[in-house]
Amino acid sequence: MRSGVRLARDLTAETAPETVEDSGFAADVVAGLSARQKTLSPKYFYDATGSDLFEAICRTPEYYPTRTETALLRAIAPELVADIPADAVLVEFGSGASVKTRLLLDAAAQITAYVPIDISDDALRHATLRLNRDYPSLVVTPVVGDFTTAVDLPHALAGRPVVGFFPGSTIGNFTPPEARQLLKTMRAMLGPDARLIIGADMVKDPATLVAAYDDAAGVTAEFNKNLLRRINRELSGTFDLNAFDHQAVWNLDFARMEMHLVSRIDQIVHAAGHTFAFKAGERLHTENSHKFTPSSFAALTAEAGLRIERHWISKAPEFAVFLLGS
Ligand code: AVJ
Repeated sequence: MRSGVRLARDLTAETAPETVEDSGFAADVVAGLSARQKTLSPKYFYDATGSDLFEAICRTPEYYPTRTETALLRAIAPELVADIPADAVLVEFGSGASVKTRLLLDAAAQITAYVPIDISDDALRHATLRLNRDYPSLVVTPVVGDFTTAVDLPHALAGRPVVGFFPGSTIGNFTPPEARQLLKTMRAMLGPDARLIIGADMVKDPATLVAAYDDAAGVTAEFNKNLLRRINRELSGTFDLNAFDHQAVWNLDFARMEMHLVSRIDQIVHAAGHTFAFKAGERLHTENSHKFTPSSFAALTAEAGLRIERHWISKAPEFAVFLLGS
């Protein structure tokens, strides 16, 4: 990784933001499709089409997390930012279009720099341009990359108070051991005395959960299958999207929603120079979305050396925002 990070002011159409890591997409696809239980990482959902499809999911009536979290953040923003010191740096993990960020920025004039980290170069580029337009005095320093990898914060921001922001229940995509490791990485990256604001979706009745991941208009199904389209396009894949069904299931034992793509038939698929056989009914596991209770979340953060300073939970369908300190 290069250590000098480009400031947003210099970010124009022909200069790419900092890239932290190559995707490893081909290697991950080959490994994932070769495993006994076929699996792909949900981080690969978010190419330009996938990011658009996720935005469309957020507009479906069934997918409550985004609108619930947004309303909660708007309501609690003054309390949430009350203790943030002057000249603070906001670091966001998986920033996408940086929409929720604005709720914090609007409430906290003391945040004067923003470091959005995202895997989608396009999303980051657009978000940075819009933020520069709407918050002219905010220093925006975008970093393209997988936020699970520790990134050095820009040297120009060293010594300033840091606030991490990880909304959207993205933490739910990680198994508990992975989430614990991720929280430790974030804690190390943000430094001592940092705060960390995390949005997390709560356990609730399975019908509400399943509907949220299997909307009637089929947007989530499209989002799930877009992973196959992306393999076709980028890795010379031969997936027939009509030969797979989208499936969303509540896994009670692990307190998580799971998405799968179920092969309708016995079939052979080529991708990344390899050949993969699917049996009829065989499942390709594409995502876990863990759901939490206040105590399961507290146990997770405690294991990472973080304590919950405060938390807020919306009315049903319950979504929570946690303010953590180290
Ligand atoms: C963006 C990871 C929080 O798990 O709810 C939406 C992604 N998957 N519908 C989630 C998603 C299916 C979403 N996160």
